[in-house]
Amino acid sequence: MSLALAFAFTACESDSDPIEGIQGTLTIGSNSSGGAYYVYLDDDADPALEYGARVIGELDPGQTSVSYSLDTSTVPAGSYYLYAGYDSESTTNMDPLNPGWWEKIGWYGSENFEAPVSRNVTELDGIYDITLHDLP
Ligand SMILES: [Ca+2]
Ligand SMILES: [Ca+2]
Repeated sequence: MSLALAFAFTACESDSDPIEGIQGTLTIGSNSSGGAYYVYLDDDADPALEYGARVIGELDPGQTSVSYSLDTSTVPAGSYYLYAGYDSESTTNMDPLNPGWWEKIGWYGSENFEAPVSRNVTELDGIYDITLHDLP
């Protein structure tokens, strides 16, 4: 009896909230050299100042998209920007804090390289796909 109840409770819990943290697909576009990608959940638009959560990963040459996941378990509730950078030379992950070194950037909720007008991510568990755009 207690085993059956425990199983039912677990099944119910996973049905109601199957996603832990933020995850999604980054569409990088052209990428001849590989490089690094960075994803930030951040309450301002500057990675050099503090951020809520970050993930760093590497791309293979020619790889045009990648799945990412961001652990938000220690991030306080609030509203955030969610953005991703691509740095073509940074296979050693040298400059994640300096968008001046990035070749591309993408923001959840923006159609171009500019930040959305306000912080637009408040649900910290879910699927967020981001398309990156060339920086001018
Ligand atoms: Ca920041
Ligand atoms: Ca660069």
